[in-house]
Amino acid sequence: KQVTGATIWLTGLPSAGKTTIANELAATLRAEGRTVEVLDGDEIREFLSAGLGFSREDRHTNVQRIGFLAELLARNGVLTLVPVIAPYADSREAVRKRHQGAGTAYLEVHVATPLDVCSVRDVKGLYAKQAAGELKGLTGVDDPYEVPESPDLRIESQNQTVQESAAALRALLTERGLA
Ligand code: GGZ
Repeated sequence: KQVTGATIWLTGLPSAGKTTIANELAATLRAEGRTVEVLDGDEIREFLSAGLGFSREDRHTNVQRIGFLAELLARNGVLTLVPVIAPYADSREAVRKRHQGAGTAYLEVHVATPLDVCSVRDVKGLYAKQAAGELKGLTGVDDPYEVPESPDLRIESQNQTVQESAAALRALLTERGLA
């Protein structure tokens, strides 16, 4: 019998902790023998989405490509974690619909770290660059981030450890019969 795959999309601002939480959960699940893939936005942009920028249209295209790939993997039993900003609600909705149409499990997780915390973390130095006028169109600062209205889970990463955030997500997977 085929194991149940799923796509778990972690949406949120830059430096919210999406990738860190995804990698932590991936390690736990792999240790249990699950097949897990992490589709990181940063990496996908180097190859699958090479040439795309950060306009609304390009971000939408990027998210649809990743959604296509994630659904393909998830349909074939892979637990597919997607730490990608996906700032537009309609882009996220299209990905959800693709999964629904294929009968593939899909969860939306909002990594809801507040902007002031993200901009202090500033893992890649993007907030500093934006403040210095070296970068325009940074999500959450001078580019939109449409907050998910009813995600399957909201993670307040600023109030807990990475392990606690990953465990909360793990608990949701168990509750939904996915892990
Ligand atoms: C947002 C940007 C921008 C702007 C570069 N806005 O943490 P990172 O730095 O290394 O990874 C982020 C990545 C975001 O790509 P996504 O594919 O997740 O975004 S989207 O869903 O909107 O397509 C970030 C970096 O690209 N980056 N410039 N202006 N993030």
